Amino acid sequence: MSTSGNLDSQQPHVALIPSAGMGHLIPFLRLAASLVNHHCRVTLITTHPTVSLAESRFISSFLSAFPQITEKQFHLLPLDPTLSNKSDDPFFLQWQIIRRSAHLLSPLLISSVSPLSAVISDVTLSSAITPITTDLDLPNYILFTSSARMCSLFACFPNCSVDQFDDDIEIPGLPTIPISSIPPALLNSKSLFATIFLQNAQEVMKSNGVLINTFEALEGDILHAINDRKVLNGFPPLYAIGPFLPCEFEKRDHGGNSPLKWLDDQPDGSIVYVSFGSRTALSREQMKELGNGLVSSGFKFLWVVKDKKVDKDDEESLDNLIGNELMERIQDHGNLVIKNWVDQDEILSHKAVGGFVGHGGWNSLAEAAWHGVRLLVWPQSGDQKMNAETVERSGLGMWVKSWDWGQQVVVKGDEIGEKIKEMMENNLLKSQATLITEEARKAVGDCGSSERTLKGLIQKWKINN
Ligand code: UDP
Ligand code: G50
Repeated sequence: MSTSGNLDSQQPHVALIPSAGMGHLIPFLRLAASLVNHHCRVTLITTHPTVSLAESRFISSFLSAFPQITEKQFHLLPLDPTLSNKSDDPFFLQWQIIRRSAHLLSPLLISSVSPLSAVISDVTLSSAITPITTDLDLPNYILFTSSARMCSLFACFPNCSVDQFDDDIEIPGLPTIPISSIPPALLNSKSLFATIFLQNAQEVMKSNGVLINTFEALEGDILHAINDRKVLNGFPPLYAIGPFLPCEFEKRDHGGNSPLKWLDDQPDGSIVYVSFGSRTALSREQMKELGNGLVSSGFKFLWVVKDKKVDKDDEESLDNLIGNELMERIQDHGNLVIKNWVDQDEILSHKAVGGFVGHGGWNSLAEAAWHGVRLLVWPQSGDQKMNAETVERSGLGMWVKSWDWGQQVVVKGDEIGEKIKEMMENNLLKSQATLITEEARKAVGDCGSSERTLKGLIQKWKINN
């Protein structure tokens, strides 16, 4: 016991600054939980207001589960009217609002109960936060909330002139990035997304390191290429500390309506889980084709339907969304369709789930890797094709390049059904998924690559205390 005082004084204190959207908030909260488990003191900067109810609910249940974590409320500036015509994506607009409010962070970072050892902020905010941490003389780390493959594009982006986008991108030592896989918003250099992305990619060079939710067995070659400075000389060290583990606080009370009850009655490995993440709505037409495709695949499924980008607007009934006739056919076959937020971790960990049809959001893919569930990835936008490529290379899943981006083509139900069948019946994918889950568990186990990397970082923060 006499050493505990010593230990405490060495306890690193880390401030976390997440960005908008569940795909950005969830990895931060999981990282925060992991840092607490590794005996760090954590301050969480929470933005007010949030875009979605899902975000504010998650923050509340997180803070209740971790009373030892200090919350610092970051009240954002109001939306500047000149901004609203720069993007129709409420999450991209919020990134910009947070960035423009960044000067308000200094007092929150100074008035901490104990001095900070490090600040970790979301990559979408990095160029706005780096000047603040530099002024305060605080070590600055970035959490890259996508794949290492996407990170390789991020690293070399300032050196690719937009004209070069007529061609595929060659990165030394890494597989070519086809122009068709580049996030569409980056192809328009004037878009809000491209402007911020470029600024972030330029400024990231000034940070002390980049943390990423991936692991050796999934993206080792890319991680090594970046860390060996093959992609960009001067890119900060990239620390692979994934996969981030889903936590208890994420569990919801479904009021007796949990899909788990339904899953419990299904044979092992028989169910296709279908979800396009927290902020992707398919067109009505595409939704119907997907429903038809799912029925025609011959496999039973659990389909989480999303109608709007932001949950507050997601009010249409399921019958209206997919039509009574299709809904009846779906239910006649004993399938389950839901519209609410689900506990994806609970679903992916259920033994009845054999495959996952998803949009390629990085968190979902990392969760599928963690649980060893094979994938049919159907990229809709952003970094999702880059992520799908990584999944295909690892053998965890497949994707259909001709389906292109969502909203551009309507993929017919028959074709969707065939591909779902192909994914579910592919034994190679199944065995590779089993190998990957084993590797994922090793990575975060006692002597695993991700665990050692995280411990090394924490040690560094202790020394600099
Ligand atoms: N998620 C969930 N339940 C839902 C929808 C999403 O738990 O009903 C979680 C999912 O497990 C993942 C995150 O929300 O952790 C979504 O992030 P991802 O990167 O997959 O996609 P995004 O929503 O950012 O497009
Ligand atoms: C969300 C999204 C589209 C998208 C990405 C998202 C990424 C992540 C990397 O996270 O590619 C990223 C780095 C810097 C930046 C924005 C995003 O400014 O909807 O492509």
